[in-house]
Amino acid sequence: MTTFSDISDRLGDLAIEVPSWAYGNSGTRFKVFGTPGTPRTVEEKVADAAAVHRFTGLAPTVALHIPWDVVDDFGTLSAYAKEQGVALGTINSNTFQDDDYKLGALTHTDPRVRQKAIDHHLACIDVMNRTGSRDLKIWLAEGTNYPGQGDMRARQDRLAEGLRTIYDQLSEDQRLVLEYKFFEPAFYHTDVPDWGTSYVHVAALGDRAKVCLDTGHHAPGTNIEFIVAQLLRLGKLGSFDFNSRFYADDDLIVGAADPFQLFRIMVEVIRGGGFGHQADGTPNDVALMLDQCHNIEDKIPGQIRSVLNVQEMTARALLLDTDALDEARSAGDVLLANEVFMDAFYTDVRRDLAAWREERGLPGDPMRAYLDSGYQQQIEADRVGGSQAGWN
Ligand code: LRH
Ligand code: MN
Ligand code: MN
Repeated sequence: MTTFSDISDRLGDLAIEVPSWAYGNSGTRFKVFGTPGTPRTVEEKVADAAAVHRFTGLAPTVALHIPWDVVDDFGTLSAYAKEQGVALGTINSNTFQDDDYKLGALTHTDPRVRQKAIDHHLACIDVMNRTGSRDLKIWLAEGTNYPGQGDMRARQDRLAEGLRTIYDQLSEDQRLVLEYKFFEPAFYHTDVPDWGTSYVHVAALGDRAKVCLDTGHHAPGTNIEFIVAQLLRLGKLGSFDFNSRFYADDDLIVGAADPFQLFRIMVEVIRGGGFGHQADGTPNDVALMLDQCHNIEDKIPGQIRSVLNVQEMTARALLLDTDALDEARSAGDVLLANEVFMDAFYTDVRRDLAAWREERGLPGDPMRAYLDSGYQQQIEADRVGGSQAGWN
């Protein structure tokens, strides 16, 4: 039997990176609702991310998206983040909002467009050098809409070449993580549609290239925890973009649609050695990030709820009695194995987590503490005309 006190130290290893774009206004292609208090500047996004960390102790880093988060001096932004109590994390590139990229960026037939996309990534590496970020995250909106439109195979070759040029510019302590997505904005074929394709590319690049798994980027019914197990087995799971989905790339609060799936994912992360520290103290290299938008709810409490959901499911996953599970599996006892698994999932850890937070000087109920803090009222009064996610 594993008890809460057995896992309390390991829980302290949990760190979740929050995305700057979660704090901006967002919506669907039908309507973007403005939310009072929305940040007007990158600094205000960082300040809001820092608030999430102050109330939860769970979100020490914030990811940036370039060019959404461009500032004059990233060194100054880094120093500002530090003053606020957080650090700048993953740098996300963006080759999906420029007319030149309509038919592809790294895969485009025109060498001028390919070079432009490469140069953008090199500029992102310059940003990383200023911010001290470890990861360059690449998601490519590339593909075709109609059979016959493009030479799918030649596009893979051009992609491999572009990624190689970018990867070679990273320093020894930087990584490239390649995110896949099975559809959208291209609908007939996507150049990096699945973990296998991402794996093929990162395996060819080298040790510091890994796969990024965005939980919203799979067909309904996909067994995501199997992908987690496989990538960890291959040493190629670099990071997660966590969110929840009912239909497609919904980007809703992680753990909201299917907390059991989040639990199953965290079980495999822990099982595969992707959580916490290795025996010699080196941190494991699976980065847990959120990739979410808060379209109808307030953004900061939306983010607080998200990191708490990850913490709750991580605690339950750590509680899994792996000895009992191994025994049941070895004995071929299907129902007992399932029962042991479900016991961990059904364990209500909320009171224990509240006490755990209080022991560490954090509010037992971060959601309530945030609402009572006056921060929301303050930003609503101070900030007028906040910007849409990504569009400053
Ligand atoms: C693409 C994606 C990718 C982008 C982000 C804004 O759907 O998941 O990670 O960078 O959304
Ligand atoms: Mn993503
Ligand atoms: Mn997405």
